[in-house]
Amino acid sequence: GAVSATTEKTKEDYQKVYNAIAEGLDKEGYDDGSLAPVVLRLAWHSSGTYDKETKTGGSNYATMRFPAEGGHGANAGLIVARDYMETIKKQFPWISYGDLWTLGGVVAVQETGGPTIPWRPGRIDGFEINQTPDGRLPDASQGAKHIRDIFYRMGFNDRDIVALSGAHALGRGHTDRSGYDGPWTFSPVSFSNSFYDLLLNDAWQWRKWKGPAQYEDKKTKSLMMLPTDMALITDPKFKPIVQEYAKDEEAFFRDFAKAFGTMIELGVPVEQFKTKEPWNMDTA
Ligand code: CCH
Repeated sequence: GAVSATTEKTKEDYQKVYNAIAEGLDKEGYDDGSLAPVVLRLAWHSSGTYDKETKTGGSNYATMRFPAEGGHGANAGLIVARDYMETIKKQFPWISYGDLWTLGGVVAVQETGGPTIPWRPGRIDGFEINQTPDGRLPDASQGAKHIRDIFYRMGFNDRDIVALSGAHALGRGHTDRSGYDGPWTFSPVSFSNSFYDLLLNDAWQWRKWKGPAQYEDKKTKSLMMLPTDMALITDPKFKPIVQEYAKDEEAFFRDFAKAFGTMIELGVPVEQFKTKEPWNMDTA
């Protein structure tokens, strides 16, 4: 009868989606050979619009699908990740976009060697009316006060901010997306605490170029830091946390997993989740 269409999906069903996302991440000739960084950035930008006062934004409705939010300056280039996710959606049409994109973030972290991120399904596809106004995501040209304003609005604290920023171990800036250029680390497809180590222990100088103000490492001139990254060591409250994570990768992994697991649930009413406790998905 009508049973098959409404059968509840199990953890195994979602594990199949996880595996399919993982399988296609390696892409020769694209950036550093993997879609993982841009897929992680999609999960973060789809969640980081949350405002705890109005309880708007967050990952629930996947509103970046719509032209207005998809066109926000901060989301430039994320079409690459959304297009990749569309190929997964074709294989598993029953999954919501919010679940798919946040699961993508989990896959990106775990498959590049990062910690296990708690995740559970339950997000629903929203409508254009659920889109958030432009300006909710951080502006890389600014400093510590701006980062605090943005992340406190989501409900995070200073420790969460520093932990989440360690995601810049992965990926790079693109001149045709944000305008910034280059990777933060020498291993941009491997999740590690090296962002903190380089930020703290390399010598950094302003890059002399026509693009937006960014730092380059004095020694190789091949790495970059954003003004917001540098604020993590010029701010007296952020800096000791950077020092801790530079020394202790385990502490970073633990705190990142918790903060990122929280971030990808922002904006989702708790009664919508299909399980009481988040799951640990198996690394492929
Ligand atoms: Fe980020 N990020 N991010 N970021 N980000 C960029 C790229 C990545 C800021 C600005 C930028 C987080 C926090 C911040 C990733 C994950 C996270 C770029 C370059 C800018 C600019 C985009 C481009 O040109 O393609 C700012 C500002 C903040 C906070 O203040 C957080 C939090 C996360 C995840 C937890 C990842 C991954 C990338 C690499 C994307 C890629 O395509 O390689």
